[in-house]
Amino acid sequence: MMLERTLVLIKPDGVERGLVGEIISRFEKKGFKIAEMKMFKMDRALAEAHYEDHKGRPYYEKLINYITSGKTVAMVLEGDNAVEIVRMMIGKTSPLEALPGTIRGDLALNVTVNLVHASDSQESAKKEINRFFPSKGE
Ligand code: 3AN
Repeated sequence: MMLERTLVLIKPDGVERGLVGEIISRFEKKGFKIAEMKMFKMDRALAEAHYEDHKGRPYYEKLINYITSGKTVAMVLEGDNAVEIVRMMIGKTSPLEALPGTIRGDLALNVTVNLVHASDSQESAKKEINRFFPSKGE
């Protein structure tokens, strides 16, 4: 067991659909502690930094437009093996692979508009926590 921190975003469709409570509740019930949290509208520069690995992909513009289209909730979750367990709880990117019981499997049907983001490794978690909570990172 390793105490870890990971970055989770509830994307604009989650806020718009009124699923913030539902999503946070799942993480709290699992046992994660909310170490940091804020709601804000992502600007283009931050969105481009967050999705830098996707630049040039056919869905890139759609992805940037979507993530900047409304308010996002960002939070840092803390708990044992947070990175891997939170990724398991959000479910796979493809709607055909996101299993029932996961956030995407239960609540989302689209590959781009898919409610949540969570860091995919400890290295990205560090980077993303610093990006969204600049004063709170390492
Ligand atoms: P995840 O969010 O599951 O970590 P990534 O990091 O591969 O997935 O992709 C980031 C975001 O880019 C996804 N959440 C999704 O919104 C979008 N995306 C990824 N792959 C595709 C794709 N093939 N078609 C459309 N959008 C995609």
